[in-house]
Amino acid sequence: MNPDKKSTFTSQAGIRTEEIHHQKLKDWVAEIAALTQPQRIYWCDGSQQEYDELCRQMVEAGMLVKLNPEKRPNSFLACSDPSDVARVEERTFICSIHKHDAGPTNNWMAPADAKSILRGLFQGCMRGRTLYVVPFSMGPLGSPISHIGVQLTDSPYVAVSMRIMTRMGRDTLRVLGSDGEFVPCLHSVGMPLQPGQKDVAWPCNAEHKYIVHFPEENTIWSYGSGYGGNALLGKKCFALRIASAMGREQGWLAEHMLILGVESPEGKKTYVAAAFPSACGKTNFAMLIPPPSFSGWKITTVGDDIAWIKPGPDGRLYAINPEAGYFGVAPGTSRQSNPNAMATLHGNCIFTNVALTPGGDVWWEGMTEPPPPSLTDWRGRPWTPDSGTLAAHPNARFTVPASQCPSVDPDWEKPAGVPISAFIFGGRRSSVVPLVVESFNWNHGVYLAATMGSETTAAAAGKVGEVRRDPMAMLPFCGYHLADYFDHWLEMGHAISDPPRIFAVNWFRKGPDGKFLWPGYGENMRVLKWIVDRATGTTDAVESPLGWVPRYENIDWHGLEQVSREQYEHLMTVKREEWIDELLSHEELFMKLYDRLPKEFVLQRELLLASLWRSPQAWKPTSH
Ligand code: O2Y
Ligand code: MN
Repeated sequence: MNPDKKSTFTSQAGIRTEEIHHQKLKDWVAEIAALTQPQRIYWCDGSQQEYDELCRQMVEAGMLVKLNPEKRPNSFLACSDPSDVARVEERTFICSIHKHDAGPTNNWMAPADAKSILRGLFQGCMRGRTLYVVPFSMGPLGSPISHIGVQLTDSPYVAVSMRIMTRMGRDTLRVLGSDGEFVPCLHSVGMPLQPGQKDVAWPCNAEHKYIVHFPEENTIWSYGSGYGGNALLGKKCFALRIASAMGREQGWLAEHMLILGVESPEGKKTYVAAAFPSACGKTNFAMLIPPPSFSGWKITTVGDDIAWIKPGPDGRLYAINPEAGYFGVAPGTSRQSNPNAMATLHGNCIFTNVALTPGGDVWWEGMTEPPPPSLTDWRGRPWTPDSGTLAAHPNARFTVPASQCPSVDPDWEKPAGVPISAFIFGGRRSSVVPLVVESFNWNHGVYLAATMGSETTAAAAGKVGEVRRDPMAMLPFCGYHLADYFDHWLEMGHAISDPPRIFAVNWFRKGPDGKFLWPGYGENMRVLKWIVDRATGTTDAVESPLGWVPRYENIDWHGLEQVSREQYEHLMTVKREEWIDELLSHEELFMKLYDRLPKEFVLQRELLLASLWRSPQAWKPTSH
């Protein structure tokens, strides 16, 4: 059923025409309405009343299931079409005027060609549906680091999700005023309704999907998908792809980074930003709870996924989380792996593609052991532990307000942002890469970040154990040529007087027995403490061929007997032969980007090679 037909919005709901003073915005909405021909246009005001009403309509239409309010108050479950479950990288395009400005790692289409194809698809695509106008701010309203977007969408699921994920509605429109700048974000599920046609629970277009960015116009067009990063355009499309291009023009950074605060027992606060590719425990790290022996230490969460980072007047870099909510992967999240995330999810959530319990709550793989005896799986089928299938889709998600996180930082919405003292870049490597390294200097740090990689796991396509380079965890998210992006990073470090220190971490190194050498989870605090102490100049390090590293004595082992000196040696050994192969494999990435690769990278590689040759074949921190 089309929820619009039973609209019970009161006359106060939605932004009224007389409240809209931005002529360019009004003209654009009229132009898109003429193209897409919706049944109705509704300007979202962002109120709780509006959210409740849209959710009620979607429940009535069978698009959402209301969860048991005693177990999960004000929460809903959406189950997508099985063909629409993740970002579609092969359908994602950077439409710069010149192909070489998109670079070899992005799909490219000429802007005119993309517009011609997309205009054809958008023609009449909202028939029988409501066009929701969603004004949203990425970042706290009024922050000099924030930017505004307006998403036009025919998906009420997207409209309510945008209310969780961004600052959305009337207040944002007020900040926009009569001539403020905004990023136009056009979205349709690509499934018009004929008169009398019954809608489906998850409309999308199985045949045509396009996620298209015009970086020279700061514009996004998305067609055919209702899911996550394809449809919530403030997130990956705006806050990373378009914003990375804006940042290059304007002298700032849009990064795929969490932001966390480390508070010492004396109340000293240090902020770090960290980039990890998927499947490296990014959300868990953002909400880390220190081990019991770190009594008085606290980790606070500013953001879990994206950071916008601008130079401040004091020569430091300041970061905001442009988002207002978390759109996190549910499977694997449990009271053991991430108690803060589980507490955040107590209510006011929209879950997508998780399983439903008979009592009206949600479940996903890894949430409890053993699993419940019976469930309804994400495809609406009865499920038991013997079914031999997954109850939740591996990319099942929760959407929840960040303000509900018990570890949320008191300054997470501070308009000026928080000062960043260290950047951390992580990968998943079972060998070769040590637990932690601090770069010798900014250029060397940018090199470490640009060459970070992860071994493919069973979930990823391709050969298991193959190293995939994912520079700064930005491979699918950089809105321009990756080599120009490296150059921008080099520039940024030199444009400020007090740049953050740069570190590389790898929690996933394995010993000769095939077991992880590092205990992980809360114990990551020990490495984080060394990083913070280095960044604030209060601890020691030893020079390895790859950078500065902690001696065994420099890590706080109090309360942890698991990691012996010998085990630490395994975690930190730098083997020349392995690193020669590693440096050769950096070349593969560099060759792709050769025509624009910063010269500094060639020099950094040479320096690393030279220092490997001057060091013992198997360098260990304990013998120094
Ligand atoms: O699969 C999607 O549509 C979303 S991908 C995503 C969502 C939240 C945070 N990070 C990611 C990512 O792919 O990095
Ligand atoms: Mn992400």
